[in-house]
Amino acid sequence: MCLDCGMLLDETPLFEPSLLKELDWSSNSVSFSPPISPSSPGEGLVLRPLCVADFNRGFFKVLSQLTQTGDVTPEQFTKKFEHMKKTGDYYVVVVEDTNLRQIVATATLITEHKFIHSCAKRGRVEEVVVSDVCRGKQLGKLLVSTLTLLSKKLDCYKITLECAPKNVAFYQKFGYAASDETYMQCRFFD
Ligand code: 16G
Repeated sequence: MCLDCGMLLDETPLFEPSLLKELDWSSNSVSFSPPISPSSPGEGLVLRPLCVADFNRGFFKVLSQLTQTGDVTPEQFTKKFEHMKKTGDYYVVVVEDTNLRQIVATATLITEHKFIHSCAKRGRVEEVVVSDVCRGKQLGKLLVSTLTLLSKKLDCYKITLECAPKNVAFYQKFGYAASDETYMQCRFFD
């Protein structure tokens, strides 16, 4: 943040980066071989909060491997980023290949505020994507472990996600289980 003008600088993180470093990694329910962690995600890789400059580091190229992204302009991206930052409830993390200066993976935790459960928060995991050029480096596992631990640290009473049937076994490793409730949607456009 520019202290003089209050404007976001390109490298301003979406949320406090120390939150990722302070996670209790030893309480993780999955194991990594070779061992990696949020502070050591692998050779030439960095795991950190999203920043505006990631627009030019292929952030959308990665997202487009999950679903349609639309043609987002830098202005639209910055406006959405600012909104997310202001609410304080969006934790978009990215893995950057520091040699290529490209984003190779991303995932998002959103905290939703409730009146129920003593005014609790619910966590939602969204947009978990690892670029096809970076598969086999345990990055999906790293991202989901990181956000699941982060939701606990942020005092969420539960954390949920929607996924394709073929990914159910992957998410079960982290303690996610199919619920009795059915996911429903009303789609207005794609
Ligand atoms: C998957 C994603 C969800 C994303 C959706 C996009 C995870 C765990 N789930 O369900 O976050 O919003 O795909 O699909 O990454 P859509 O474009 O059909 O809404």
